Amino acid sequence: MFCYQCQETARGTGCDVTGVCGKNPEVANLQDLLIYTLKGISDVVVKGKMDASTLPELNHEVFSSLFMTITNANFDDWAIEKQIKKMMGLRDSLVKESGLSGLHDAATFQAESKEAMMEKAVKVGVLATENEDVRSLRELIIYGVKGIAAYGEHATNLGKEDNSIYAFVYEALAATLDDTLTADALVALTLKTGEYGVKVMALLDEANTSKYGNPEITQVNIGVRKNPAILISGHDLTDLEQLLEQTKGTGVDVYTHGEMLPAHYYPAFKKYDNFVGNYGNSWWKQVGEFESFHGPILFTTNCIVPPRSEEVRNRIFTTGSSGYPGCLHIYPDENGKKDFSAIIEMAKKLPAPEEIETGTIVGGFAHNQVLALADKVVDAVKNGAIKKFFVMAGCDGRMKSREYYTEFAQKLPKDTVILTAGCAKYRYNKLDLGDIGGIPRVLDAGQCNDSYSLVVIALKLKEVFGLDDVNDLPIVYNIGWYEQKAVIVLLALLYLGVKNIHLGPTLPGFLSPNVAKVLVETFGIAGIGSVDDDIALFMGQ
Ligand code: SF4
Ligand code: SF3
Repeated sequence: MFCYQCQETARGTGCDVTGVCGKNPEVANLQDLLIYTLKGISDVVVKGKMDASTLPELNHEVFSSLFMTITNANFDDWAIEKQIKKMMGLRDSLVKESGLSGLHDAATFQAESKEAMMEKAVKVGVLATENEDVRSLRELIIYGVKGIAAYGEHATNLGKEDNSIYAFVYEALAATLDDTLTADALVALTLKTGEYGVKVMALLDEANTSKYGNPEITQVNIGVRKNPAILISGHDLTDLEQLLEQTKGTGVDVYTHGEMLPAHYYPAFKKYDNFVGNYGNSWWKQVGEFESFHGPILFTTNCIVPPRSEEVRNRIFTTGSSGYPGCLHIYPDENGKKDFSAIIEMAKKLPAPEEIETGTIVGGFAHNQVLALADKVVDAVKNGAIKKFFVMAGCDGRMKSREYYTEFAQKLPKDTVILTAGCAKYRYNKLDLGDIGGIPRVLDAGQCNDSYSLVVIALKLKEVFGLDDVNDLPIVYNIGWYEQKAVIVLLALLYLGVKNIHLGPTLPGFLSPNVAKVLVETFGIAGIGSVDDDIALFMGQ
């Protein structure tokens, strides 16, 4: 195996024995083969000049395949093997239909048995591209595309699709097979990936808000009640909606975990009186927190941490693109309906959650809510009460070096405001950082995809202040990354012209020195330093 797609990759260079995330070589290799099959499919679509709007089943399966390979989404070798077979089948019919010949090996190889798959997989992984700069750019594009697919799948679940996004994903994946493309062409494609990142995040925002209303300022309970309960984790709001509908009146409570916390900000979910609050913290703390939760846990997406005990594993269920060996996976019926009764029945027999925290946290500062407060915010900037905004969106992770973000938030001058989204927020959303004239100093917009909201806010402020360049705003970007959705958020910001983004706690291991140099020189991307030095630097900017 060789995988270097996330921030915690071994030694900062690549997991080659087993994944730091817990992904074993078998799963890693199967994921590589799945990606290779998708590249083959893309080769056929692009060479056959096929119209993505005529390929709905293929579009959905390509997106869910990509999503399955995102860090901490799916550890189930059986599910990935099954998906490879499905994709090879779809690919072969497509090839037949197209009548094309001379296609790339990715579009024609055959591997029926698992043994044959493993044999093929080791030849087509990341390291198959020998030139390290080309490999770096290809992987940067692929990781961005994985992020697009994840957000796209959520939007699709809500009935919103944009065929141009599928078409781009085929174009991008096919390009990663093309040995004639120059590094410059790949850099241009990287920025185009960012353009489609903006598109897909806007689409998902529209899908979420048109169905569930605009997020609004909300106090979320972090304590517990005495009823048995289900914990729902991950990012998919349609799964949450179905779970709330099915638990209504059953005496079973529902709590959010990790990236599902922002669901509380949507008006549509407030009507469920068994929707109690948020339990626990960001993904990597789940090992201990799931023990004390006592009830069943439903993963709708990443981030799964391999459970330590059989007892906890028996309480974990997965759905959508997530999966874990030995955990029951809930499939939708042909109308997308999922039957969660097994989870509800299990919850009824288990004890209520143990309290690990009490009180509330505040959030719901997505674009609509912040723009409703725009006058207040603009006044605060004009009269000097707010000196600077710090966009600290992205992911959290288990590395000790991430303590930087807590300390950074604590040491920031009191006339600054943090704009956050994604699970990065758990590093500082429970600190008492106060407010500025009623505006909390940590404004949580929502999930990682709601970083889009932060962009909308920035663009609005640019307009209000009559500036030509978004970089002239008093906004600093100090972003924490971990998995591939953060990669698409970053590429989206670059596409929108945001400069001088600081990325931590370490720069991606998949950036070759030359590619990193391009990012530094063209976009002013930088890493992080010490908290004191960075604050001095940012406040002086
Ligand atoms: Fe390693 Fe990250 Fe890949 Fe897991 S996802 S194998 S931790 S690089
Ligand atoms: Fe977190 Fe896994 Fe990325 Fe959606 S839950 S932000 S890491």
